[in-house]
Amino acid sequence: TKDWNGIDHVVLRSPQGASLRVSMHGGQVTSWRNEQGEELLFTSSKAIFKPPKAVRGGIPVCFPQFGNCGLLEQHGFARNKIWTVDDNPPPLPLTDSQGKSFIDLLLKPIEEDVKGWPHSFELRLRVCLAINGDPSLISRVRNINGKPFSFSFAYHTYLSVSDISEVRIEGLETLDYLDNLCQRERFTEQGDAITFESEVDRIYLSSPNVIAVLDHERKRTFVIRKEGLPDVVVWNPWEKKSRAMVDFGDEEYKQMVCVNGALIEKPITLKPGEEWTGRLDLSVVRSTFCSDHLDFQTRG
Ligand code: TA6
Repeated sequence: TKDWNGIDHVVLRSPQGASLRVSMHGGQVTSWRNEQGEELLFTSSKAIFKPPKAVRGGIPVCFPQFGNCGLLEQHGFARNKIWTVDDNPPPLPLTDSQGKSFIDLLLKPIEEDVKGWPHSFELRLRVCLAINGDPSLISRVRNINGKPFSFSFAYHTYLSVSDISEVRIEGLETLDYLDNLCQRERFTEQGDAITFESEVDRIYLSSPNVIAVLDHERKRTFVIRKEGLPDVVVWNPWEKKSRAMVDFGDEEYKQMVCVNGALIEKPITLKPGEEWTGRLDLSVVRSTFCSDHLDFQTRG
């Protein structure tokens, strides 16, 4: 086993030069670069790198709570804790590691957590970078031997886009959503795709496992695949909320969109020995937008 003490982040690289940077603080992916070295995740230029606050950007892990609705701090404590490298992970299906470079991180409860959330859990996160440069994040929550507990979860994914007003999201048409801007009141999406003209903060429910985020200007589409994550949070703070965030530039809302694979509406309850897995796979494809409706179902 390697001596991982004092390591504060790990960089995974693919043979063609793509990379993922994972911070031990929060188990947070803080960078995803393609083979041309282009950064595909958004990080605010005003981000505060000061534990325990999570860095504004990348992919913070929200666990065991999403939002501000429970006993814990907003989005739970996992993103604010120092994780360890798990150099003795229980076996995962080979497909999760075949030919990939990956790192296994582990978060276990420490004293102060027990007060706020007294449960016997282990949260394992395997971050993989495939040979083709596509990242996968596989989280496993296990109830070790305590009383049953329930939790919510989200990969708070900040995607870098060229211009939010040129972005459309496909795959969420006709779904019900909870609108965070109206006390999580329930609505039904009418649009043929989601576009952005003002602040959006919605939790789409029972969503398909493939979502496409089209960046028109850069002629590329993020394809988000997920398993065990029935909901999708879509967030852009727009101008007013951006100005209210100290770790967010006033105009930066134009260069980002959060599309978060999540488990929110129906929290999972684990009995002792039970385990839940939540998996996120990201990729980027060139898209020429020749067709109005991007038929990403064919992406399989
Ligand atoms: O993802 C949507 C959201 O719940 C927004 O309401 C906003 O609060 C965002 O998360 C960021 O939360 P944070 O605690 O990281 O500032």
